Amino acid sequence: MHATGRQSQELWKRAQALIPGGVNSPVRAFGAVGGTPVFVDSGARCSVKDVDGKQYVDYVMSWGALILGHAHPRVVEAIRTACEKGTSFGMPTEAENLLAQRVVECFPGIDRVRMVSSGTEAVMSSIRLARGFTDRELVIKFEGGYHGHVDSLLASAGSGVATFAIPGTKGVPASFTEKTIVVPYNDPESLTRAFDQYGEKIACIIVEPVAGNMGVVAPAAGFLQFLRDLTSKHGSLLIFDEVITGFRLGLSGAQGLFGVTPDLTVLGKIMGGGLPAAAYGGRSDIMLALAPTGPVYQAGTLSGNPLAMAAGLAVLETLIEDPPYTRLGTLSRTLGEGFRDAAAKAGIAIQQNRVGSMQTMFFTTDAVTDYASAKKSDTDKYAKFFHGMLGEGIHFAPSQFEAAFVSTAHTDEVIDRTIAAAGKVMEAIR
Ligand code: KE4
Repeated sequence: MHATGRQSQELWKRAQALIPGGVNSPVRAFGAVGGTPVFVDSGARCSVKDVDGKQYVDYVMSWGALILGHAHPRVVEAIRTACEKGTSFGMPTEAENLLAQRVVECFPGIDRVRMVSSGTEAVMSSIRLARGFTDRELVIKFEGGYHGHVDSLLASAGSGVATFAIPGTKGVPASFTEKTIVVPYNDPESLTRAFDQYGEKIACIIVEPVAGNMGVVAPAAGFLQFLRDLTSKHGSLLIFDEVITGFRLGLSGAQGLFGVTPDLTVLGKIMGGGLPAAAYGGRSDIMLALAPTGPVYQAGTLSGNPLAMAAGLAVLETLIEDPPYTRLGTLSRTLGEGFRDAAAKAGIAIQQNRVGSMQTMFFTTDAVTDYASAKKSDTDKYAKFFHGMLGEGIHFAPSQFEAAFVSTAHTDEVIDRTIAAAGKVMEAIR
């Protein structure tokens, strides 16, 4: 297990006394891989430097948000300029129009968009909007799908397939998940059963169009179109949670890549340029049901914050001017092929799931097509790989069930170095 430096250890001790688990988001605590986290001092391009001065090539990239890498000059300059004009007004600014315009231009499923401050807030609001617009209460989500810490979606599958969910965490009353149905991802039969039984009461399906939170799992061929047809047939709404895939898989996210247009889209991460901003948008008739034009309430003090708008706009304009997706896909493919060869050479069974520049290497023998198959992974082996790579100065996600992201700041040299390190580590953990 990689031992972090003295400064990180000191800060870790202090953090534990001040912040629950020492972190402001659980996954950062290394609970899934053991050991203690490095404390970051700074980031530049594709690397971060910890408080002890050690450099790490970064494949977390703020959980996918930093598609242009750390401290991109155009983003830094945009934030600096905006900051000098004030940090928040609670009054409309042109920056909100400009970012909204870019989002509407890029996403086929978005005619109007509402800015909020986190993916969780965007998801929570989109669910409320779907229920308010359809006057229905039931929501369908997929096992292994993560949409932020929304009470009604922190739910585990009920006793039987397509039955009502039970709370997935303490603190969520059973009544909050009784209107949620959890079905397996890539399982049309379960969905058909749910709609046969409750179709006219289902407000929406919310789906990660490419799952990132069970590790990367692609939709089976035709699955997204199946969701589109099924929801249209029953008058339910289709919500694509594109917090990860939005601007990651292309300028139009997964809906552009797969050619399936949802009724509502949730965005976050990349569109905030690394600052707290997210959004939900969709068909005008649905979005106009939101206050102040309609009866569904939602609000936020820092929604559309000018610094976050400036950062997001700088990122989106950079992506629009010169879409990097072919390059990002090539870098990711090379990385995946290198891992495949390293694992084969060490005789370690892995399954690799990659869509564009998001990928997961599962330490398992069987194909990973849903949460049940993802969970068969050898998480101990992943932990050993994670720490081995950390020792080589390469920081992957501290969980098997997350994605690895490259950015435009990752170079061929860095990818080659990562592959070489993986070869060494795979030998060591075989
Ligand atoms: P936030 O509330 O964390 O901004 O977004 C929630 C969210 C919504 N939808 C999807 C598809 C997401 O992946 C997320 C958050 N992603 C996790 C990591 N996979 C964020 C990392 C964390 O929780 O610290």
